[in-house]
Amino acid sequence: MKLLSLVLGFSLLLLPHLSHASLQSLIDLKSPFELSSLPYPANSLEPFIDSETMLIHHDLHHQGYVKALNENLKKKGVSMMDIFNSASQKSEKVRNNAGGHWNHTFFWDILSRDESSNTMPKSLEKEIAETFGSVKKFKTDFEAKGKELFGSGWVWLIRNTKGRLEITATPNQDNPLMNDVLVRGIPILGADIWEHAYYLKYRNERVKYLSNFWNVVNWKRVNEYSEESRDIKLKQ
Ligand code: MN3
Repeated sequence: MKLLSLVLGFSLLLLPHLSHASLQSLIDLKSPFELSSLPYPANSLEPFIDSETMLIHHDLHHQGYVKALNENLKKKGVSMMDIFNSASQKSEKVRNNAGGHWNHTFFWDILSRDESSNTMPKSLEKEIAETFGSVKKFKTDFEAKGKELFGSGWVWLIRNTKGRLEITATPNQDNPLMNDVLVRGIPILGADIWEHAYYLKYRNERVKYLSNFWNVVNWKRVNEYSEESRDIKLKQ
């Protein structure tokens, strides 16, 4: 496994960096799609998310979604949002792998162990407290949503189509941008609830993984996304 980590770690150096990540730029990503490198070293979320999990998750799982998406989509210049706006008419392979690519690109970006990013900005704190009762209640509700999700999927904090913050979950690699999900909205925070995201370290303890997840949330970025999400409109 040490050798695998070394090989994967080296391959990271060769990948393009996703610069100036804004929500809009993630939504506008166009085919053929590329895997960007992690925005931080794979070991930087330790001890909450271990290095080996990060390397396998990014270099194998995420890369797999990108490869399969390009193989199944074939067309050039198709944006993520084009796919999500007609997700209900897409093949399972395109839908799942497009979701897989977008969700992971988004996920790497809202994680950090940088102390200045781990503190929730006041404006976001205020809106979360007003919406959910308190930040503590929000976290409890978010964790509960992850706990009750049967099988693999994602838990999200979104700005819904009414402009309000809301917690929602999607199965598989679906996300709230897709045209046929139960609750649509703009993701501003997401937690990967697939076993590959936590099994090496947490085994079957999904709840423990989720309660530790708060230690690595890049609230500064989530706050930027929260502000930006007010101006992004989903096509009906
Ligand atoms: Mn994953």
